[in-house]
Amino acid sequence: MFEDMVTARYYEERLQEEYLEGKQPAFDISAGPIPGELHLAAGQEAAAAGVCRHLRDDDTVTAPHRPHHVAIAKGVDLKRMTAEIFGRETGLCGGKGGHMHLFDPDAGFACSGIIAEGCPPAVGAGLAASKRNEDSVAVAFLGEGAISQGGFLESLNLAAVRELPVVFVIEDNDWAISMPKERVSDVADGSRRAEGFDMPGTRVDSDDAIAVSDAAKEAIGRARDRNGPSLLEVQVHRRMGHFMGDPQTYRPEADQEAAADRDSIERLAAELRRRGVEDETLESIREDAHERVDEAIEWAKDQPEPSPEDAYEDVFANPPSGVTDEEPAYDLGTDARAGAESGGDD
Ligand SMILES: Cc1ncc(C[n+]2csc(CCOP(=O)(O)OP(=O)(O)O)c2C)c(N)n1
Ligand SMILES: [Mg+2]
Repeated sequence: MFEDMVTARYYEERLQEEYLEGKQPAFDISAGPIPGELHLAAGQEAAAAGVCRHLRDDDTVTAPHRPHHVAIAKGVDLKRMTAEIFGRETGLCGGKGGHMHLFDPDAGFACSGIIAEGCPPAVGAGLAASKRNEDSVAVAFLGEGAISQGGFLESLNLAAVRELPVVFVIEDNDWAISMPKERVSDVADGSRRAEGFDMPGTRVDSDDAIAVSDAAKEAIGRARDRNGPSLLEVQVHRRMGHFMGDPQTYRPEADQEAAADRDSIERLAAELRRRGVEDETLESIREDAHERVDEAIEWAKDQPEPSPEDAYEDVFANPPSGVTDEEPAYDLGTDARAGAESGGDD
């Protein structure tokens, strides 16, 4: 867990540096080697590390728009993930997905910029495992801002009635962009959503990786033993803005300071020292992690960009006519197209 957590933290520190290149002094979101938004998860590493340590390669994980710590803990290839973030051809999605749309079938990992979007596919993976009689499980990560989304609630329901091997993990960082959680839900403890679906719900009140791991072990074990889904909420802390460049004018300074003061990595390091792990061991884990991250970033920056001629490749499942030379796999029909073009509701 410590290795995953220090890797994720340093990875994002390095991404930050790269991201800011060319974007200042006036923040230009389209400039620099990583154009577009970048959502960092510093302060949330314990949730990912504590959960994913109980997963196997054949288990599925879906994550939201703040995905790097989860991807790293699930074992996504660091080089190909970084190439994707830099928009390079050898990236996980050929450089066309970017940091919110990482997809790695080898590691069983996907994420999406649409909040709570990962819940239905995780239920799908759980359903597939159950129909195939396999003991793999699926885990869907989401933020506390997504706990009233229909996709999440419907997923809880389907997973419950079909007793699917799915664990839903809410990362509660108190904020949904600029919206404090008390303004979007009357339920302070998101794991109580489980009660309405008659499934076990647990909240880990701190970003203590060991406490997360204990709770996750139980939930994942329950899923693997075919005893149905669970909901787990973990209190984490957003050390950064919602996205890079967010001035956080909405956020009280005391809240920012509180998040900065609580460091789950230092907390775990202290516990490991208490249990007899030498400082040198922790330092060498950090050094190795930094080396791997630096190597991945240097490798990614050397990769070619996708060629403009291939811009539409791998983008459409059913390319509209005119976009590629290929015939559409099926025809939507001229009426449907005309309706869409005229703003009709087809
Ligand atoms: C369905 C949907 N609605 C709105 C948005 C815009 N949006 C992006 S992130 C976000 C807030 C998410 O908050 P939370 O789920 O708590 O995750 P966090 O950013 O705190 O990690 C919103 C509303 C979106 N991406 N998808
Ligand atoms: Mg949040």
